[in-house]
Amino acid sequence: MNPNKRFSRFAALLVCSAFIGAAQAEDVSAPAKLPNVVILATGGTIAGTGASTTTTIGYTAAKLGVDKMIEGVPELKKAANVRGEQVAQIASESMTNEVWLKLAKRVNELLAQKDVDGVVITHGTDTIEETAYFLDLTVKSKKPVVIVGSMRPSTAISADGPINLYNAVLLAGSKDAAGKGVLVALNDQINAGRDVSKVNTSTSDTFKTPDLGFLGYMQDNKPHFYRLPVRKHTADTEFDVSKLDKLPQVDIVYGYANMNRVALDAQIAAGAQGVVQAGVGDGSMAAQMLPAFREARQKGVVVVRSSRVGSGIVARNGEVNDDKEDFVVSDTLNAQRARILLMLALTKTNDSKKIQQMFYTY
Ligand code: DAS
Repeated sequence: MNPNKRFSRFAALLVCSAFIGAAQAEDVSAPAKLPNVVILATGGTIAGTGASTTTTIGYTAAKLGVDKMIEGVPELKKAANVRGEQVAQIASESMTNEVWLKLAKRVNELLAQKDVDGVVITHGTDTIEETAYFLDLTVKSKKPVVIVGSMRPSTAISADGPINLYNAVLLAGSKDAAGKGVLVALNDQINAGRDVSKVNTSTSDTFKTPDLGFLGYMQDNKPHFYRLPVRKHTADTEFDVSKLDKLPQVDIVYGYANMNRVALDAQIAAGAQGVVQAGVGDGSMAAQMLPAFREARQKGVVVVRSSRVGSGIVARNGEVNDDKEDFVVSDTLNAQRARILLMLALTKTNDSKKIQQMFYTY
């Protein structure tokens, strides 16, 4: 090759590598690009206000709007580019299927957008575990969805809402949180939406995952994960709520010594398509209740045996012959979560064998 040509090719290479080097240097000096996180507010104590700074019960939940909550934590700007939307403004004991459907549809719309990296949902603590599981089964994305609440109102001394919201936004903006299902983050701990429960009426460490444990910690402005959920969730779900504007009626019958069939009969008469028993022990069914559940099943109502106990497996054919009665068992889902899976299952089938498989899948 002509020496002049070789030189000019070498010179061109030098110039290109100089540009690449400068660009990389620029990247190194440029501030890290912040993730885009949308906060969907639904109410709860995290948006609550009390009469005084020492009012930690007897306050009013669902008072502050989402923009006020964001203004109250200026540090959020260091964690992500955040913007807020008010989906509802309720104390979560009043959560409804309609709000769930609206929330799931909005989360899916947002996460389908390239410029949204994660979603935070601010929520009352009373039914966080139910909303978390409903979204675990209906969000069609691997992007992080983090649900957060607080146990003290924003006006209280040592309010836990601001730090919980800050951590939730960091988590929702973190690539490490992707693909792990819906997460519930309070009190510096990261719980799986499928397994977490509120176990204390009022303390700030109330969210626990009995036996199975939480997934990791929020510490030093970032998540630290140590476990992963193994059941199907979010992007792998078979449930699609995009065209649903209501959910099948499913109710829960609480089990206790000397119980009677009045509540169950009333639920069936009112049109329940499914019923979950929060039974004693491993979902045991009192002798006087078996005929009532059997009649319900014969009317086409899907019966799920769950437990009031709070942890452990409810397995088939324990103290009830589920094969003979054609009942479904909830595996490790407590009654309130079994109700959610059964509602979604009934949007697809009322075949008890297919529904049982869903309880072993999600
Ligand atoms: N009533 C409770 C709720 O809205 C308050 C709270 O703890 O968030 O769930």
